Amino acid sequence: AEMEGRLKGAIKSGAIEAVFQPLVSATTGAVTGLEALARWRTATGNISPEVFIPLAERCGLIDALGVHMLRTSIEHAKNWPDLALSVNVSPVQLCNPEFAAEVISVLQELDFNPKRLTLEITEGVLMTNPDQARRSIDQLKRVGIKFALDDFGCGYASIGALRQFGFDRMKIDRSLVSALDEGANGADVLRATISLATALQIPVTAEGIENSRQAAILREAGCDQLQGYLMGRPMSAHDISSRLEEES
Ligand code: G
Ligand code: G
Ligand code: MN
Ligand code: NA
Repeated sequence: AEMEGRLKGAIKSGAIEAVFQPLVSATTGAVTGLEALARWRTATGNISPEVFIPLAERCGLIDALGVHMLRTSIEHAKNWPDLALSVNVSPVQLCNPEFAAEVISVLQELDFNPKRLTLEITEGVLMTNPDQARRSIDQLKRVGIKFALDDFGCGYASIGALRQFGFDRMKIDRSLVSALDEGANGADVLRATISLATALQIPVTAEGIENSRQAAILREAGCDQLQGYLMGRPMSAHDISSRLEEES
C-alpha cells in the first residue's frame, strides 16, 4: 500500500521517465525508430518496470501511467522527426473503452502524426477480452496508428491473432533469440516463425539481439528490423540525440 502511494506520486510528479532503445534497419543498420521504455529512479535505487507496471495494473494506476508515458515519449520524439516511435500498452489499458479516444486526443493536443506511432501489445488481452481489444485497435488503426504484437513466441500468441487483429508487425521475443546460442534447433524455429509472418506479409522485428552471430541469422531469415543491446541499449533522450548526431 505504501508502494502504491509512492507510485501515484511518481506518475504525478513526472518521476517516471522514458528511455529509448534503437530499432535498426536489418539492411542498412540505420536507426529507423525508437521503443520507449519506462524507468523509475528513486533516491534508494531504481525500481524495475517488471515490478511497477504490474503494480500499476493491479491498483488502477496503469491508465494514468500509460498516458504519462505516451505524452512524455511524444514530447521527446518531436526532436527526432524522421523516426518512428513505439510505445508499450498494457492489456488493461486496451480493455478500457476510453483508451482509444484518449490516445487520439493526446496526439491531437501534441500535434503528433499518428502514422509515426506504433503501439506494442502482448497477446493476453486478445484472449481475455477480444471484443474490446478489437474495438480499440480498429478505432486507432483508422487514424493511422500501427500495432505490433510484442513478445511473440513466449506465450500463446498465434499466427491467427496476427491476422485477425490486423497487426502491422510481429516482435519476436528475446527468449527465441537467445535460444540461438544454445544450439539445438533454435535457428530452425526462428526461420519457421519468420516465414509464417512473411507469408502473411507482416514484417518482423527481432528483440534482444546481443551478438553479431544472432544478427546474421535473423537478417538471413528475413527480419527487417533488429533490436537489442548489440544495436543499442535503452538510453536517455539526450544519449539518443548524440547517437543520431554521430550517425548523420
Ligand atoms: O525495460 P525493461 O526491459 O526492463 O522492461 C520490462 C518489461 O516492462 C517489458 O515487458 C516491457 O514491455 C515493460 N514495459 C516497459 N515500459 C513500459 C511501459 O511504458 N508500459 C508498459 N505497459 N510496459 C512497459
Ligand atoms: O516486453 P518488451 O519487449 O517491451 O521488453 C523490452 C525489454 O527488453 C526492455 O526492458 C529492455 O531493457 C530489454 N532488452 C532490450 N534489449 C535487450 C537485450 O539485448 N538483451 C536483454 N537481456 N534484454 C533486452
Ligand atoms: Mn515492447
Ligand atoms: Na518483447
